[in-house]
Amino acid sequence: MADFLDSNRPAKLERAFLVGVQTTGMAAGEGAELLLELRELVENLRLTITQSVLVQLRAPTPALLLGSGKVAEIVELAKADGADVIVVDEALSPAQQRNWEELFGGAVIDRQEVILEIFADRANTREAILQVALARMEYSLPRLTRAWTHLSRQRGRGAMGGEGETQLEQDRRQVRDRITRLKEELAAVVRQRGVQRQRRQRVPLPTAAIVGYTNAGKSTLLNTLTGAHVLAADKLFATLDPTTRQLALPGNHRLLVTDTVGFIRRLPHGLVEAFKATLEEVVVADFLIHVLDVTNANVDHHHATTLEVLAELGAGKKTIVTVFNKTDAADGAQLRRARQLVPDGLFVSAQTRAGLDTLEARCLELIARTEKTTNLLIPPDRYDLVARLHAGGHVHEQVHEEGGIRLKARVPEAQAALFAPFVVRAKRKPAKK
Ligand SMILES: Nc1nc2c(ncn2[C@@H]2O[C@H](COP(=O)(O)OP(=O)(O)OP(=O)(O)O)[C@@H](O)[C@H]2O)c(=O)[nH]1
Ligand SMILES: [Mg+2]
Repeated sequence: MADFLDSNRPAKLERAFLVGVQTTGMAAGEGAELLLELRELVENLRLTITQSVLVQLRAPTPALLLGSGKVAEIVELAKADGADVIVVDEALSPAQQRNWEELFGGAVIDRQEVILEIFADRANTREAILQVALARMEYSLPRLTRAWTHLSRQRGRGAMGGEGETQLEQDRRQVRDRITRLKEELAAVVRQRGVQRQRRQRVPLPTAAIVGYTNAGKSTLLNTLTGAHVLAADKLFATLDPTTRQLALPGNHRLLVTDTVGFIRRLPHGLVEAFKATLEEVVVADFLIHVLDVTNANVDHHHATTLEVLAELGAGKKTIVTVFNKTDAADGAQLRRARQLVPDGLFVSAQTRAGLDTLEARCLELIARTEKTTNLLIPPDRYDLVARLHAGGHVHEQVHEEGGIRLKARVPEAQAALFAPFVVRAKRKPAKK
């Protein structure tokens, strides 16, 4: 996608200097942990990390976030390292970012921008590209006066370029127009998805969405459960697009399972907004399967982050099956910690299939809750309805009678009205003589 500012490309950014921040509000060690995660994010952009420093922040300053003495020190270190980009883990306001860049004479970005860049790097389908473009535009809008824009190695040409207020105003208008257009296109994607969902579910099947922190093993779980072939890779945000597959369960039950984009701490708000089209699958699901990497030292933060994002999406009240994945690689302490975190969590390995039968059993319980069994007597002129129930795998028992076909079946709630005229009482078993 051609960017709106692609004049003046400087050389590719290659060497990153990382700045972690430990604020007074954080738990001990949290800043260091986040800095490790930032390291992984930056490595996913294939940048070389020259050095990382952790800074204690007591009182944020409006101009630079950190104290000016500290920033001067960092800029000197970064220059000495030959770094061409400084990455700050805390969010920088547009003005703070501009001030840093003036002091450094190069690009300065924050975690949000790193995440946006990774998403941009991974986006392949039209939907993902639109969503990432929208998030980046919204991030850029208040930052058009920056000397540098995005890691996409472009130099801005706003006020710094000396072209004055008019140019800046034009740039802003152009970005706003594009935001409007992108939103319209995404609305069309949402509509299309709704149509597809209806078509796929002529007889609605129960649905579950797999959610969780990036790299937890969501795609691997979908693949193992359903025999799908979604890319599963040891990189952050391998999946941006939702994939839905049917899971056949014992007793002729079926469940549609959707794999979704991973979450991370401090996911840019604009990104969550932009990905609402994709994440709609989460909002409409009957229940959620929350996958956690039990071997990750920060599993508790991952757990909390996912719940926060779900709440932001309006899916905070859904039934959640918590699944601790990668038990094949876990030690006893990790398993105990997980059990404390979510006492009714399930333990599985998507790789070895260990524990997946328990997960399937839990899914069956939840499916049973979403649909209750109904007795129906369907006359011959409406055998199309019988076919529908069969197509959805909703039939438990069936007998031919004089008046038509008698069924014991699960009628999806959305179709209750359609089947209402044919509901009958359960037939009593003939009394034994
Ligand atoms: N040891 C072990 N590794 C696993 C297991 N499940 C997944 N992995 C590995 O974890 C990594 C991430 O797996 P994915 O399935 O891509 O994770 P994801 O949650 O879909 O990640 P994103 O799409 O990036 O959000 C891959 O390298 C998998 O091979 C498991 O049960 N055991
Ligand atoms: Mg994935």
